[in-house]
Amino acid sequence: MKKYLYRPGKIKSSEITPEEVFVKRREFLAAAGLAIGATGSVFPTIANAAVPDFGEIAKWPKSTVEKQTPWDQATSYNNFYELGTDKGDPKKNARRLITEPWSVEIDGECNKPGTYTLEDILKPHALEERVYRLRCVEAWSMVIPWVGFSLGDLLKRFEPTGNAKYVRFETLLDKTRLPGQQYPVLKWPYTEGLRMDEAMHPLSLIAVGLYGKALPNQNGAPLRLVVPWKYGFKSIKSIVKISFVESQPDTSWNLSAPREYGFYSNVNPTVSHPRWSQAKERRLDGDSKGLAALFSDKQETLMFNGYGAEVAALYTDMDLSKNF
Ligand SMILES: Nc1nc2c(c(=O)[nH]1)N[C@H]1C(S)=C(S)[C@@H](COP(=O)(O)O)O[C@H]1N2
Ligand SMILES: [Mo]
Repeated sequence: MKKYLYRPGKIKSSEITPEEVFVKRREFLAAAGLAIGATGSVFPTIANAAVPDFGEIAKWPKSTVEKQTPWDQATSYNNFYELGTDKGDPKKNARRLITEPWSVEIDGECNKPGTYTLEDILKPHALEERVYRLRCVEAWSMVIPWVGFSLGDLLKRFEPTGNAKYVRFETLLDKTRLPGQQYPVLKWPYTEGLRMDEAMHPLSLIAVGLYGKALPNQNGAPLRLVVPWKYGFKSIKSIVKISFVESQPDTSWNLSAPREYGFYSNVNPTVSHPRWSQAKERRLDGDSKGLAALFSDKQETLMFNGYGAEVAALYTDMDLSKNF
């Protein structure tokens, strides 16, 4: 198994990131020349022509009413390793990711493969605002009003065949637009996957915005996945390829550390990460931020991130401690 230079959550005791990681991150930044002068704009891609006006958006009736993670925090505390490994890097480096033009390649076990422009992809779908919890494997969580539509509605359009058992997703591969890809932090391009029934589940979302605005680059413009009952890393950003496949696809995190990051990665407070418990989480709600927040109060993590009533039936025959 190939080993990569950096893994998040090199966390000694429960959730405090050790010095070692900060040093590695600093080296990474210095090597990439990313830390200097790259303030970036708060909202670099709002002018994306293919993204419809979000004026009239239906509100999803099942949205959580918990306190939302404020815009500033949701767009400045990010994991997007292709734009740097510190939480603040993706925003700083966001302008490097040029998202126009953008297209998505559809291939594999389906009747309508091809290269679709972003406009082709989005046009038929009515957008909806859905407020979801998203729980990161690093034990923090957010509540975000996403703008998007069901992934299943998109996938159906390509007429998957009976051989399509899984769906594989791929992020843009481009060392200029995603400069973090100059370093072997993970196996690039970032890839993720879902079992077909997970992908078709009505909660699985293609997000194109948050807070009524087009996705900022640091949040995965122009389109990304949001799978709210799974750890955040399953919610792959800046997707350029979707493949219908017969067997379980490789994923970047699983390749990087298979004992730590399983294919399923359902949020599960009873199954610890090998290096820390997953029983509790720190909610990013604007009251605290960054390092200070490491010491703020924790709340209980819910099975399937609180979406068990909807998704538990997908896993009835599985041992979730083995299929983590
Ligand atoms: N391509 C890509 N997608 C990614 C990541 C990444 O590094 N690269 N990080 C993942 C992780 S670990 C999390 S927690 C979420 C964070 O999404 P957010 O920054 O919009 O909150 O994005 C996920 N999608
Ligand atoms: Mo994450």
